[in-house]
Amino acid sequence: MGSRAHAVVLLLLAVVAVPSIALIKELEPGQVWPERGSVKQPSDLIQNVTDTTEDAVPAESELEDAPPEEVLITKAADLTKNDVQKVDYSGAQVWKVPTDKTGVKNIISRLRRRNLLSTWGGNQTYIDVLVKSNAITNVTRIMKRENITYHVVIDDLQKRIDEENPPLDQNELELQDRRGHRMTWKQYHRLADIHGFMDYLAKTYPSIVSVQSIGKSFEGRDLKMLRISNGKAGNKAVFIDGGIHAREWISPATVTYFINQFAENFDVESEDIKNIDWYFVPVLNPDGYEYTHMADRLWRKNRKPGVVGRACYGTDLNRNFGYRWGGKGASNNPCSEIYRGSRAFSEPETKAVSNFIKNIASNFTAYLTYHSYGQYLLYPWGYDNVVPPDYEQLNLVGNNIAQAIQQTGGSQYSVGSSSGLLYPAAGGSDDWAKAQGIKYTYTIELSDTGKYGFILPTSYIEPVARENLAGLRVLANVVHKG
Ligand code: 0X9
Ligand code: ZN
Repeated sequence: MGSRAHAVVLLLLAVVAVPSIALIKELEPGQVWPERGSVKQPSDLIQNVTDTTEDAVPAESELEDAPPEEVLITKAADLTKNDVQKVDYSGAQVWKVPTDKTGVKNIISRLRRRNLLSTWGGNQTYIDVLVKSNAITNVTRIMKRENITYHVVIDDLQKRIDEENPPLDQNELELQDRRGHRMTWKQYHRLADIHGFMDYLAKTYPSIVSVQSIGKSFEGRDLKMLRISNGKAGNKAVFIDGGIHAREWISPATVTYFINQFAENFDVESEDIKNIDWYFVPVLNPDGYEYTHMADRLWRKNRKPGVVGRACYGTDLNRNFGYRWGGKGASNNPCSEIYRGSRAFSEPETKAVSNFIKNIASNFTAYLTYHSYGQYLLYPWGYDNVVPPDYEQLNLVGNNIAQAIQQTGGSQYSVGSSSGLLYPAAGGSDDWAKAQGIKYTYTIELSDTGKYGFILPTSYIEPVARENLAGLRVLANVVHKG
């Protein structure tokens, strides 16, 4: 891997034309919500998990402070070529750093600003950081000097990436050809396989399944949405998306698993499932998703270029939604991993979701957005340490979902508000959906808890999707009966 690629490793770190019906109410922005009571309160950590002082404070001067343009970056069109130079993570490590000791968060933030490490995940008590190979000696020395404990979770990231998504064996390939689509839950698939699968279901089950594009990504890919409905008037509706963050591959895999289960078995499905109108967008960030397959496995954002004249690409779609946009835990620096975009809904992918949900005459009762990793069921608000008036219900339903997940597959999911359990981060899709009046709004951070992180082996796909299907059934019951 060349030094430029190393530099990249350092730096990168959601149509139905029906008029809107007043089923969706806007909550009052600026309203002061009640104290949260039993819900876990955040500590002082917060922004440091995905943030640095630089990222957290959206001062205009940040733009001047943006990292230099040492960068790449492989452009959209390059993905069609065979000679795309992939970002190489050989020797890069992932460390788990407990953050209970005073000062640790600040030191991590400083190291991040110096591009010596980037943040993977974390909560109130620890941060997972990615340390690139040529920074390991330096960062180790600093950690020793500062008396900061950590342990190495992944000692050669590229090796894990190479082993993550092996090709299907011959039997599977033959099966694929007979099935009429290429989708499996034994592998992480390219966008064409996912979209081909959605089209196949619409063609095979036209009385219940339809597919439409709710818009185009920045690079012109379809934002495909699949609807499953028995067509009964008065059904409640549930919107589910996946793949907002490009590198979280378990998310589109899980959402397509739900689609497959409901579409292929609709006649024998429960009354709850059959009497809900389901809207699925499994890959809300198709440009980023393809980019993770072709160029950089750890890309998070979309692929729209930042400020003209700068080499940094991508907006964090989960900082670009229009409720309390630009607040805590979002950056105005286009080079940041949590770049909020130039304005609320500046990105075609987020705008498409907003247009669709606002314009469709459906009674959306739940909005679920699947991410990874950490095993969390998160309800609003995400923008700050406050909760909506109905948080006790959200917490109760969340706990029931978590219980179903655990009883089915054994995985433990923590339930709480996203600002309380993780960190404040404004501009998330969940906050926007809740602010539209969609009652049961959750961000679900899928497996695992950090052993593999984003690079979750394919053997995890079926168990993770299966236990989460059990969780979704609990939600469906609440939505249908509630
Ligand atoms: O930071 C995020 O966007 C989500 N975590 S992830 O590791 N998948 O990136 C959590 C978002 C929670 N919701 C809000 N903060 N609104
Ligand atoms: Zn995510």
